Amino acid sequence: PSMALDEGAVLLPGFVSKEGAHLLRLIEQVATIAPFRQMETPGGGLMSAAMTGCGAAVWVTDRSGYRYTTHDPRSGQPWPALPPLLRSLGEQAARQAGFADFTPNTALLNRYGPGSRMGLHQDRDEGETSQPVVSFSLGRSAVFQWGGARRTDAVRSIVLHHGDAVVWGGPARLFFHGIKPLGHETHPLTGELRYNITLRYVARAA
Ligand code: MD5
Ligand code: FE
Repeated sequence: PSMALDEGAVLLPGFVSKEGAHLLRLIEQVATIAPFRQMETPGGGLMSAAMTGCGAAVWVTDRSGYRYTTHDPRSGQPWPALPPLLRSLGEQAARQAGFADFTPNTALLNRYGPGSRMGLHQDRDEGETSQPVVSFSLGRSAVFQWGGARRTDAVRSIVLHHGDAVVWGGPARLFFHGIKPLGHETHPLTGELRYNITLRYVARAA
């Protein structure tokens, strides 16, 4: 089953619920090598969600700005490899949403606790907008908000649950979006935490 949220944006409810526990173990394995960390923003604040990632290049932020790097700045080591299951589930979700030629080479992992949020932003550091972004939600639910191509466009809200996939491509690829602050609900597999995996194709890395 799938549900169009917008032109180019497709919700696949429960698309990875069967693989949820397996995906959480993969996240744990990545985080053993490249631990979750709250990254600094160019403005001097801290990202509220903790992040890490795997694959050819991972998105990072520090005082000097946003970019994709081939190595974890914390360890100086290459990011862990992209697990084949993640690549394959990303490709399958994209195909089901109508994007046949998705070739993900990276996964960004976000971890949210109570009060964690992600302000309205666009994903435009990939050096490539012809490929979609595929997002998997795991653990406790969160309110996802998306607007349009301009920051001032009206925003809509949807609750993303454990196992949901959303594919953002075409005209929706550069839409503003964010996550509302999490409350204190719990999920049997993750307690008060929510994880989000985004599969992407990154063409440009430092
Ligand atoms: C999250 N993550 O739940 C969200 C969901 C991020 C991020 O926003 O950048 O890591 S991913 C949703 C997304 C990705 C790309 C485009 C659009 C939404 N969109 O056009 O709305 O941690
Ligand atoms: Fe984003």
